[in-house]
Amino acid sequence: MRTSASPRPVLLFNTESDRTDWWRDVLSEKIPGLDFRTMDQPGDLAEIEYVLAWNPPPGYLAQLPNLKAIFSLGAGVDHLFRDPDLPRHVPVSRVVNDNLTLRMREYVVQHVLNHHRQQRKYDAFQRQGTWEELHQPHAGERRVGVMGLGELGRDAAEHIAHLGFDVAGWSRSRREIAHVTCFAGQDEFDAFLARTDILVGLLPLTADTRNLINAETLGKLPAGASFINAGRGQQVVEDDLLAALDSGHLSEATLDVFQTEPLPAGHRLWTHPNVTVTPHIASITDPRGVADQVAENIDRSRRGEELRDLVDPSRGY
Ligand code: NDP
Ligand code: OXD
Repeated sequence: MRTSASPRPVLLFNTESDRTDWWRDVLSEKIPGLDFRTMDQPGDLAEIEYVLAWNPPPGYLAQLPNLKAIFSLGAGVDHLFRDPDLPRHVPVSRVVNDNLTLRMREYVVQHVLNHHRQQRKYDAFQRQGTWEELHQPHAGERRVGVMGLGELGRDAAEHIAHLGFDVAGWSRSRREIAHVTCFAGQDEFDAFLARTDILVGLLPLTADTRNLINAETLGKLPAGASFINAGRGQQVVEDDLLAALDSGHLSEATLDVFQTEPLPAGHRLWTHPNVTVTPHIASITDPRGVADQVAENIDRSRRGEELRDLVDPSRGY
């Protein structure tokens, strides 16, 4: 077993994307001497000090005896914590950067505006050759509610508020955000839902948020409300969501994340007329955004300092 750090930091990269070369190039530019390894050629497992991972096979990380830090390839870490053998003594950091936040802002603003301006109905009118004007409230008359007021949710809520929407947010602990009415905790969830016309999901997946969006919670939204989810698919009981859409209680949904990804062929969400499906692209992790963070964390680790953007394993996010 090695006891001292090798002169070259050894990082194992685990991804489901086909962009490994891009990652290798960008990271190698930022991290001098980086020994970049991949899952198909990891070399001696005892040499691996750092892992940059999306969804490693359960039990794999426990086989790395000299692992010093795990860097999540996403802002979320549920894919790591679902491994029962995740080495608990190794710190886990997650992606936090302006690149990721900006991309999520774009996605949320795009779809809030689409819902608000009833774009789905105008698209259907166009297909039918129908020239019809719908009643259109202005943004100040539309109540948007953002679940999750962390790095991504806070930014999205602020930018929607800048557009003039009546914005509220919901988080575990109390937040204070200018021009956003903040609700906190389970006790205030119902009141938050009751005042929300467009619900936006930007929550991490934890035991508390799994299946949070179900028949009961959807029923607390005003009739005709809509839903945009870019958090995690496992937060939604998809049959309940479909039932709410079928009954018209929910007017539409835009979903980037699903219980099972890729969304299985033949799933009703693919073809429901009031659903927009995107393939988990709301905010992709861009190596140009992550490289500085990984470089800094490797430096910190090698100096024996605490890493930045650490996950609290007791909270699960
Ligand atoms: P953060 O950890 O910064 O923020 C999480 C927020 O959720 C916090 O405000 C937190 O409350 C709140 N929260 C957590 N648990 C609860 C709960 N039980 N009840 C109420 N609020 C809760 O995460 P990010 O903003 O960086 O990312 C959020 C999620 O977005 C990620 O975990 C990931 O799942 C998803 N994501 C999706 C992407 C996509 O492309 N679709 C891309 C990137 C991320 P508090 O403020 O009190 O801590
Ligand atoms: C993430 C994601 O967590 O891409 O960053 O979903």
